[in-house]
Amino acid sequence: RVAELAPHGRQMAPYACQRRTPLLHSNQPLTEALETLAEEAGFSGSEGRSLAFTRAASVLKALPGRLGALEELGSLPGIGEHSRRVIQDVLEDGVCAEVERVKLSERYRTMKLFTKIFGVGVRTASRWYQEGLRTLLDLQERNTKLTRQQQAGLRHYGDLNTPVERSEAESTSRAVQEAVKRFLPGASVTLAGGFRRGKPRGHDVDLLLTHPEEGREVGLLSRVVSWLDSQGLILYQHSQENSYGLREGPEPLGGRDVMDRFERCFSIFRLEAQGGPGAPRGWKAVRVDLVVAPVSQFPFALLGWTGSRHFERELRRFASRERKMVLNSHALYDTRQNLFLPATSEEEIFQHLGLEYVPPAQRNA
Ligand code: 8DG
Ligand code: MN
Ligand code: MN
Repeated sequence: RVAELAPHGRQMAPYACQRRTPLLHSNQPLTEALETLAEEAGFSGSEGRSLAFTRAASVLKALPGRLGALEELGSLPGIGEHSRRVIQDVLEDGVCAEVERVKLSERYRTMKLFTKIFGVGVRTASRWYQEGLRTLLDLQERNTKLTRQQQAGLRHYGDLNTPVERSEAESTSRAVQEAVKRFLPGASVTLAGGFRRGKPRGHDVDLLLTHPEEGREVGLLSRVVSWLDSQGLILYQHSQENSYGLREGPEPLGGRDVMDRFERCFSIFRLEAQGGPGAPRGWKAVRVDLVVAPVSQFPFALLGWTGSRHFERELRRFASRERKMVLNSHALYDTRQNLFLPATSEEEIFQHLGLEYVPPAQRNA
């Protein structure tokens, strides 16, 4: 049985970035249960506990087949006592009572409802919950103070929580590509995020812009966004300027967080419906992230924006703990040699890290 779990006689590697994790796997009921607890722990501000459940789920996603018995867990890394109990319950009864309780709890359900609003994080949702708010109607009726972003999120709540289909992501990408061509021929638009990992649908469209000549990309984004806006394609947007390189030396950029310093635009597009004549309405609101990277940073940006979030977190943890390197979406820095390690492709970044290359479709950790 152990041989079955560890193909080629190898033990499962401890870091998710050392494993291949396909989109579809055989342990869905187990990972769903663990990820519910991870989410719930996140809602309570217990980041460490959340990460432990996420790690356990991620290990199961990398198994080549269904976990049949609890004994098989012995050879797997990173599965704690609590996760083990959850797995046991699901294996024996098909469900875990603790998970079912969480899913039914008022707090979990309300937190989920609120954090699904664009612009609402755990802190805000938690405050609203404490103030006694429970529904979207409560937010409106009690005149809760909302940012412009949250107002847009509430206005388009239904659409933004309807999965974006791949065809919609592709037509969004084409619209951006056409706008980019108007202002900077030769610039490229790359679909990153979950779609690049092969997901058939997602919660948004992540697009990376660059130009083969360093520096030419400066100023592109605001022109593209203004033009799309003038065409009536943009329902909401807020942009952020590039703030990388303003300080000397490498920055871990907040450690566990994925936020970077590229020029970017968080937006909601008004996408013409592809449903044809029978469609109930002519358009759909779709969340789009536009990010601009200078070409020298592009491979790092692409790697960073392809995800999954857990895969990224593990890459950075591996880099720092095992290689004494700092990896972010801008660069890779070797603290032993005190130098930046440049790369022209994702493959080169894996090489610098001494990792076997993991293609995007296998980064669904
Ligand atoms: P989904 O949209 O299909 O639900 O999944 P996803 O595409 O994997 O998730 P995402 O929330 O769109 O994030 C895509 C990747 O972008 C993820 O690995 C994190 C990464 N990312 C960065 N920097 C930043 C940042 O500043 N903000 C956000 N939201 N994501 C970032 O590298
Ligand atoms: Mn995405
Ligand atoms: Mn995104």
